[in-house]
Formats: sequence, structure tokens, C-alpha cells
Amino acid sequence: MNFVSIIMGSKSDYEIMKHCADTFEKFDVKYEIIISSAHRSPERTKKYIKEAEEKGAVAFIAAAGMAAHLAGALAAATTKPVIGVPMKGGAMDGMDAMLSTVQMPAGMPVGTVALGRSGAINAAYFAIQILAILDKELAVKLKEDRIVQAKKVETDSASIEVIL
Ligand code: RP5
Repeated sequence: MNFVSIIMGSKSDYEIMKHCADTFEKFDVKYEIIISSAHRSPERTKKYIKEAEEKGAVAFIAAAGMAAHLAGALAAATTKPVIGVPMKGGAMDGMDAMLSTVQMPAGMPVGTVALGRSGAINAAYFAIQILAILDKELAVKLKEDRIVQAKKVETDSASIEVIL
């Protein structure tokens, strides 16, 4: 069973990461979502990654804030693609998490997305694009979604536009 695994460092990340899960629902893609921390529960995190890989996780999404080491810890424990979502909050309102997530040493990649809701949604899109390489039905859904997005720009514009 192929699925994508979402891991959050804290329940406080869920409000944002719910958007990630919702995106998988929208595309009918299987996912797991759990809370496990690189710092507060390192053994649980390690155990979960191993079990998820055995069950068929094809990619991991890691969301963490502040000294955000979760995505890096995942990258160290798996050779599957890891997508990092930096969370806002803390003294630097996410800049700390963004740098912690993105600044990985060579050979240990974490594909880092934007802070906040857009990043949470794009993490799911990115994982879906990975799955769609070998899944034609999913590839079609992604193309249809682009058409829907383009149409929305037009309808939104039509509702307010002034053109001379
Ligand atoms: C990180 O610390 C979590 O991912 C969260 O974004 C941040 C704060 O966690 P809480 O103190 O709200 O549990 O590990």
C-alpha cells in the first residue's frame, strides 16, 4: 500500500498541517498523520519511520517550528524523499524554523516549502507530484486541478475587474 506520511513536532502544528491532510483528501491519496518530535520523542520518531517504510510510505512530510530538526532527523533515517514544512511561531516567527529546515548538508536533502498554510498545501502537492510520476490517473487529476486554478483566477477577476 503506497501512502505519504505526515509527521508534526507538536499538536500546535496541526491547525496548519490540517491543510496538508485536506489536500491529500482532495486528491484521494492515502496518508498517515502523527505527532512525533525529533527532540521530545526521538525514539518514537525513529520507530515510526521504520514502521512506515515497511508499510509502504513513499515520501515523508515533516512539519516543525523553532529549532526545527524533525525533517533533518527524518532525512537521516530514510532514503525516501523528505519534504520539510517550517512552522511559524517562536521568537523569530518561523525564520528560525525555515533556516533549520532548509540548511541541510550535501547528500541529505530536505525539499523545503514555504512557511504556513501555503507550505502545508504545497508539501502535499509536491508528494502527489512524486506519486503521479508512476500513476497516470493522479497525473490527470493534477492537470485538471491546474485548469480549475486558472479558471478561478478568471472568475475572481471578473467579479472585481475594471478594464478600460
Ligand atoms: C516544535 O516546537 C514543534 O514543531 C512546534 O512547532 C514548536 C512548539 O511546540 P509546542 O511548544 O507548541 O508544543 O518542536
